[in-house]
Amino acid sequence: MPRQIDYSENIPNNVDLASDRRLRRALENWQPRFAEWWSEMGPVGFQDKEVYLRTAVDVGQQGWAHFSHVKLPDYRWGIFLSERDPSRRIGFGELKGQPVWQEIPGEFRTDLRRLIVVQGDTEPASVEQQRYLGRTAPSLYDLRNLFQINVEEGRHLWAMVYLLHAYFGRDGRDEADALLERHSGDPDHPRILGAFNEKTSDWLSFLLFTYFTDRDGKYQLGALKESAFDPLSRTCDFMLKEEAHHMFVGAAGLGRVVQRTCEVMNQYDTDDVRPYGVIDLPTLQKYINFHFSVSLDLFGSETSTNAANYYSAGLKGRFAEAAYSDDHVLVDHEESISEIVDGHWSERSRPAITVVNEQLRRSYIDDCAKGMRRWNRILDEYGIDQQLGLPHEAFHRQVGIHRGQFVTPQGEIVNEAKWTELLPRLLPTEADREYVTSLMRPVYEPGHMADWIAPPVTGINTQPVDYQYVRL
Ligand code: BYC
Repeated sequence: MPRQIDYSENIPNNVDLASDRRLRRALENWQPRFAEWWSEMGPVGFQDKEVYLRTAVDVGQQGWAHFSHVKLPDYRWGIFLSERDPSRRIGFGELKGQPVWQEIPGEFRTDLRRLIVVQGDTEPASVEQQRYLGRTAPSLYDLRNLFQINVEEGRHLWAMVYLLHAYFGRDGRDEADALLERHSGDPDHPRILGAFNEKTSDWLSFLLFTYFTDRDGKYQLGALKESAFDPLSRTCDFMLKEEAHHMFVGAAGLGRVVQRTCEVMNQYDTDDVRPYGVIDLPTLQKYINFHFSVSLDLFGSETSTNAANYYSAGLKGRFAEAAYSDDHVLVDHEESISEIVDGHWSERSRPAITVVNEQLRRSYIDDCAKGMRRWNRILDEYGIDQQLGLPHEAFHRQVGIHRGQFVTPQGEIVNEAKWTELLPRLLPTEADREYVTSLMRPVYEPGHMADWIAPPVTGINTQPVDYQYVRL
């Protein structure tokens, strides 16, 4: 398996596509459909502009990417898998210890296809959600980051489409076509998971999406990287490498928003910063509440027989599976989860194998909390005596055991009337969204920033912040 990626091919790859004519032709058939989807559903405008993009050239640890100005449609989307470890064995479930699979055992086809389709569906969905954001970018630096994320989500779609074509025959090809036929928010053909049908129409939402929703991607890909199906594992391993930048955009971006708000709060000695054109802390908190809660839904139900079946079959593990100190089979274990019983919080013991979604969600929540601490440090540095926080995990949930319950961000159980009364203080209102939208005006001069966001500390790939990241 070559680490180096072959760019002389029509479809850049390191899976030796040249030697498999049927597969290559099938993918070459799909390629123009992808191009059509990109032009119809991808970023609006800017398609003829040169953008300073990172392209993968190698899947090894060092120097895996190179940067250059590329027009978006000319980006070289391709198929890159991490190197194969011939000694790799299944790390969990009933088949723990056996060699991993290079082909799919018949009995697991349907479940694996489902997992790959769900993963694949989110990638183009996010590009569709973000397609208008270029019109209101707060700087060229941010505009470039948006497009970097968009092209890489496109590549992650290619990654899943490769698996569907290479391992699932006719069904796989049909699923690959369907990935371009569902669209985010389409009432007749929506994307599969809830969060991917929400609007990402302003940059504050975008930054929170990359912080919270891309981080779900990190945890789901991490869990699929543990898979006994080795090509899926290796695909996810390489996707995770690209994903890190997406979460950086969110974490650093939100930090810049908080910093700018603090500057204005101090300058005018007020919490009421809207007259000065920046985002007030209560609005920021409401946006956090929204994006965190819809992203929690992406982990599925707290107790899930689907997840138990995936785990016992070795199809999908937990994030950093080896770091768990249990037996990685989980049949004789119990795990406690918090539930509301008769209007009160109660700890219930459940078979551990049924709560792996919840375990994954807990790792995710711990990771999300790190960013909050970082943003709160900025508030501290500016001497501002307020803090941002993650809402309670049962707050505003549409999936799982907390669906339909009324739980405040502090974890207090309330009745529906109280909930309705509190809501405008907990989630963004129409007026909040209108205010945030009113701030979204494009700034396309190199090095300049919109008023509501501080400049980044450094540029991309050692370039200065005022570099011409997009040649307009
Ligand atoms: N919305 O047993 P349950 C990313 C369905 S993000 C709508 O609780 P399970 C990215 C579920 O499908 C990562 N439906 O759930 C980020 C099931 O339906 P069926 C994406 C939902 O199966 C940013 C039923 O409810 N990757 O990469 O244990 C930008 C019962 O479900 C939702 C993955 O998700 C929902 N939120 O777990 C770009 C990994 N939740 O089968 C990219 C692959 C559940 O009864 N997917 N349902 O018809 C999975 O591992 C699992 O499908 C889930 C659900 C974790 C999503």
